[in-house]
Amino acid sequence: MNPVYIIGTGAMGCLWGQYLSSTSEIIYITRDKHRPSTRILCESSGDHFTTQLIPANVIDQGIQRVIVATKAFDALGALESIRHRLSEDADILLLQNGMGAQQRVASAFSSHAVYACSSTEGAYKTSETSWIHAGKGENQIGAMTAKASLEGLRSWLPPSLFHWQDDISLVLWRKLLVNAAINPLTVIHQCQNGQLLSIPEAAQQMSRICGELDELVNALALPLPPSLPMAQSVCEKTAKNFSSMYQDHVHGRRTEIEYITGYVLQQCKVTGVACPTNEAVYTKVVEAKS
Ligand code: KPL
Repeated sequence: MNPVYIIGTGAMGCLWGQYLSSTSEIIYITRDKHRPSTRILCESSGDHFTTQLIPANVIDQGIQRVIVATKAFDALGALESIRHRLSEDADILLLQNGMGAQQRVASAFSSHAVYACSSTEGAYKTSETSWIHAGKGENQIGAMTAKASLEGLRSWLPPSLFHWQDDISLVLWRKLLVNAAINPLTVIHQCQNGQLLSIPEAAQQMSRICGELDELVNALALPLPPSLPMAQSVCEKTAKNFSSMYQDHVHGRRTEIEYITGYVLQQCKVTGVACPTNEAVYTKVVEAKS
């Protein structure tokens, strides 16, 4: 059985490693760490598995299956660093938030089978080798290139782990709208997702952001429902969560704002849709100090 390589040892990388460890050998590709035997523990369930961490330049065999669990801004570079090791018919599964990274990888690796996943799983790291599964979610997966197919994916990903989507771009758009309405505001107001509904200024900003998002959706003729009710419902369901952007911000890490609001601004420019509120929150997040 071919091993499944995972790039990125963050929470999502650990979650997929745990999911697949009963059916495949898991090998993590790292920037520089080289450890032949590392135990990854899910603290919330007690589940664990043992894996290897290998730097990209030490891999000496063809890679047939790889999951890219990096931040959006690292995905393409990480894959380029292993391009010479990818088998011609390798499967590449992308787990990035937002939009833009998936399209760039699909165009740079168009002769491979590239898949994108939109996930509602909740997980966070507690140490280098342990993590917590905070909320069981769903994983919607679909094709980004012509070679990607449900049959191909089923050959190594158990069907219980995902829902196949014939049009993954619509699913990615829906998540993008929700993230654009929630994530920047949690950084600006320094709050949990649920609090955005009770802070009057945040609630007004969300409503204006969503008005602009809906105009963009109309201009692009995307068959998607109004974004405000979707975002409000996610705020209610994830009321106690701190968004991924808030967590990146408070820990002094680079945020994915360019791949969320930044992508919205790009699309508004192309379609001529005015988006002053999205522009304002983009600037505030980019300039915010943790
Ligand atoms: O996806 C999320 C994120 O934090 O990035 C939401 C839906 C906002 C949940 O926290």
